[in-house]
Amino acid sequence: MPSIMSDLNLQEIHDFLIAVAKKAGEMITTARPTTVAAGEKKNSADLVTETDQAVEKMVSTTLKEKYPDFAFMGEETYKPGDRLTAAPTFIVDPIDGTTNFVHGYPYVSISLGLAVEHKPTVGVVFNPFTQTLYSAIKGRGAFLNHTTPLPLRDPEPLRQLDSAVVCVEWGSERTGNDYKVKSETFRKLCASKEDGGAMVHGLRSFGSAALNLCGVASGALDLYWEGGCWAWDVCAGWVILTEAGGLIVDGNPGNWEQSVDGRRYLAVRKGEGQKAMVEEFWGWIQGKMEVGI
Ligand code: LIP
Repeated sequence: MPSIMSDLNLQEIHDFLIAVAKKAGEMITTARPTTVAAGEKKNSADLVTETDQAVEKMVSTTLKEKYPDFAFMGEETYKPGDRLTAAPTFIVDPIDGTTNFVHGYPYVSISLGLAVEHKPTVGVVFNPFTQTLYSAIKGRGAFLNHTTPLPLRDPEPLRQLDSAVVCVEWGSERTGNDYKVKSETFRKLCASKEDGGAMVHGLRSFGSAALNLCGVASGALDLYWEGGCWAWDVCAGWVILTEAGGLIVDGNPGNWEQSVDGRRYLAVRKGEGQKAMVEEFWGWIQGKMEVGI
């Protein structure tokens, strides 16, 4: 029996997603960010704008018209309890980096992914402010602006964390166990060896999970550790990262097979020594995140 995958024209889907991302980009760059009432959002740092909602509406309508049989999961229309199924599913974040969008910090992306049988299969991440496009199809490589293969430079072996740049995000959850695990881990990663730390070269945050994953795919960031974001933040970037030779595993120690909706992630760039780097990083995590369990 043929698999669902062999019936899909992934190149056509990829090209269509790029066209949709460009259209969304025009909406984003010409909009004035207007935040909307908190609604389902958890606190004053969990922002949503009218543009997030309008872009998701445009994206879901356009995709439904062209691919009426595919499922859709989007940040702005997700309802607690919605589950990713094996069906081809578009997984969409209309604006990844909403806080940046509101503040005029130009690291904002549209993240359009397709998962098939739960596996991230096509990914398009587009920053309309810098006109930077990352895209990938499973098994066919990852590219910057259509033609430049990722990573952007020959990957050096991954040595130890004391020579790494690590990407992290505070996220909008500012209390509880996971906030403690994150903040204590950040402190340990940065601290000098005399103070019992890993002494990484530095911590970075783009404020968009999708762009963070593309940063690791590009080879400029060595790792990205996150807990609390969602499938729509990572699905598209996941394909780009793995097609660029990167590895993505659980953000809690021990699980090498994380699912796209697992909500805790550790991504490592292409390079010899990936697995040792994952194990070293897991050893610095101060506790266990509860999100996704
Ligand atoms: C945001 C992310 C960010 C993450 C936040 C949030 P939004 O997405 O991409 O990196 O740390 O928790 O999910 O809300 O801008 O789409």
